[in-house]
Amino acid sequence: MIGKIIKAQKEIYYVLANDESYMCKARGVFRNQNIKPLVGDNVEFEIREDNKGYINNILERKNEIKRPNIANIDQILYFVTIKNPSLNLFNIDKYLAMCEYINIDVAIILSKKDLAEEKDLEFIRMYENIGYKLIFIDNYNDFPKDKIMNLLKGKTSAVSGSSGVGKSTFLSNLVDYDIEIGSISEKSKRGKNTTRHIEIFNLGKNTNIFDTPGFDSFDLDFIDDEKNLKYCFKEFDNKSCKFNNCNHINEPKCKVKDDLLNGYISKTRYENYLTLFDDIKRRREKW
Ligand SMILES: Nc1nc2c(ncn2[C@@H]2O[C@H](COP(=O)(O)OP(=O)(O)O)[C@@H](O)[C@H]2O)c(=O)[nH]1
Ligand SMILES: [Mg+2]
Ligand SMILES: [Zn+2]
Repeated sequence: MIGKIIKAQKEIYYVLANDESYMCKARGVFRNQNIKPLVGDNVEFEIREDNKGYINNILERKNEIKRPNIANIDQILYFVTIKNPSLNLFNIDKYLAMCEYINIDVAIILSKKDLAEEKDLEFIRMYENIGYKLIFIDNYNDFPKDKIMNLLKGKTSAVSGSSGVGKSTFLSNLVDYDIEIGSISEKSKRGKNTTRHIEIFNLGKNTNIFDTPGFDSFDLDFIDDEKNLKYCFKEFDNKSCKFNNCNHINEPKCKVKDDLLNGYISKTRYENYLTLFDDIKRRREKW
């Protein structure tokens, strides 16, 4: 049979196939080859006479993320808030750049819109203009379930974003399951020895969403050469700068800088680009 690993706890993998979840162990061959099945993996498995399941083969992965270590993600829902916690534009731009770099679709979920002022919400629309999907939510009073289900349909999505932005509350609006919300800090949770397992919730045919308790955000390998950063800012694409390999910094006849002056490119985005460019460069030169 073929199924998807939806949960891993110790050495037991829960594999979902035809709406049924099977408890499986990984065959020894994996350990010998140093391959570990991941949540999100599509696998071939069999149920033996003793009613135990065994994973025989892992199908090819579309992608893999390290922390949390999960596979086959179609899109990330990146949660941000204007207030509680307050917005950090640099972190957003860095995160979006990382998603571009590893080529994973990302949708921005502006959570706690009830705490935001209209002008701040307007400002965030800039990301929509650049080409990102953007959804405003209020988890308690105005949860756009249809819009969200539309976004999730037929895909495996992972929620991401700082602690306290409303990810768990969001998930509890979607799944019929007891999800721990707020108040208890990640630290005290760990103190209580809560198992930190990664789990996928199934929301319908081929529609899954990851809950990753204990992780604030994905820790992605970042760009090794600053010259590749320009490809990670969507709005810099297809600009007819004088030089093909223009980094949009000091080069003459740069379209990106023209657009910056004309207000077509956001000043904060451009400044964050420069900061990231320098960060990557400095790190590379230190090697
Ligand atoms: N005002 C407001 N508070 C929210 C909203 N969503 C979640 N919260 C609160 O924000 C806190 C953190 O939420 P939680 O879902 O645990 O965030 P997580 O750390 O991202 O999983 C909790 O106290 C929630 O009750 C929202 O849309 N509006
Ligand atoms: Mg949470
Ligand atoms: Zn340029």
